[in-house]
Amino acid sequence: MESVSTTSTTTSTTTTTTTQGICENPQNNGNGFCDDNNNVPECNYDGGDCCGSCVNKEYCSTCACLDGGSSNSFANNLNFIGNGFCDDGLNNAECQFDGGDCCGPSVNTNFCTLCTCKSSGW
Ligand SMILES: [Ca+2]
Ligand SMILES: [Ca+2]
Repeated sequence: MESVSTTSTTTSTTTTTTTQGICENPQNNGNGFCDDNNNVPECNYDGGDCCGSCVNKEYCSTCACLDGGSSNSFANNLNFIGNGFCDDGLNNAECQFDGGDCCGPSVNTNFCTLCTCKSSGW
């Protein structure tokens, strides 16, 4: 009798899932809203959204400026306040509700998605 020996090889693949080194929501970088989960080096510290004198804190809890204060974000561009275009990221109390750009009879919505009039004082 001939004996047949069968060798089976099992290959196990280990998949490690890590978020380190990955920017999970790059679409939120520099959108004018401080996002804690984007406030990491991989995301360029949320594009600077968490720094400056005019930080929108609606979607963050820590809201810390971690990039050393380099203001490179849309939210910090105070020139956009009261420029006639409604900017969601500037539409908060810290930013004087975008200077009233999101309120009134003729709101320019080219640069906003929410475009909510939040202040009745304008
Ligand atoms: Ca952001
Ligand atoms: Ca504006």
